Amino acid sequence: MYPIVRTSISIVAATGLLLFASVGQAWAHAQPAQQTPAPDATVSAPAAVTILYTEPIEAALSRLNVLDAQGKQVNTEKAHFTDSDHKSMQVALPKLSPGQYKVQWVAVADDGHRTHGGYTFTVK
Ligand SMILES: [Cu+2]
Repeated sequence: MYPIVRTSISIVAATGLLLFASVGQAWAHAQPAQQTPAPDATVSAPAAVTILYTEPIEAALSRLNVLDAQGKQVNTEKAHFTDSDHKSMQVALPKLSPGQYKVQWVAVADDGHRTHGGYTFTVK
């Protein structure tokens, strides 16, 4: 009787640890820590958009694009990393005319988890 009870307790404890580990991983997804230009900012035409993520991200699977008000992509170059630990992604921009622009990003963290989002800024 006792060995069975002890086994059950071990299984419950192990399951609890696994759940805890999963929650810990969920928090490790890459999220923007700093976005330049900032969301909803009105700025002079920026030379680039830069996003600093909370986690290193995978170059091949991650994206950073800028669209104009008509939804047309304005960056002609692909985004690249500005740091060796692959947390800061930047995309160069041509000279932007005044108007509203949308930043769209996809970030795949080293653990394979994908996050995505977007925001707008205005060029004065
Ligand atoms: Cu993750």
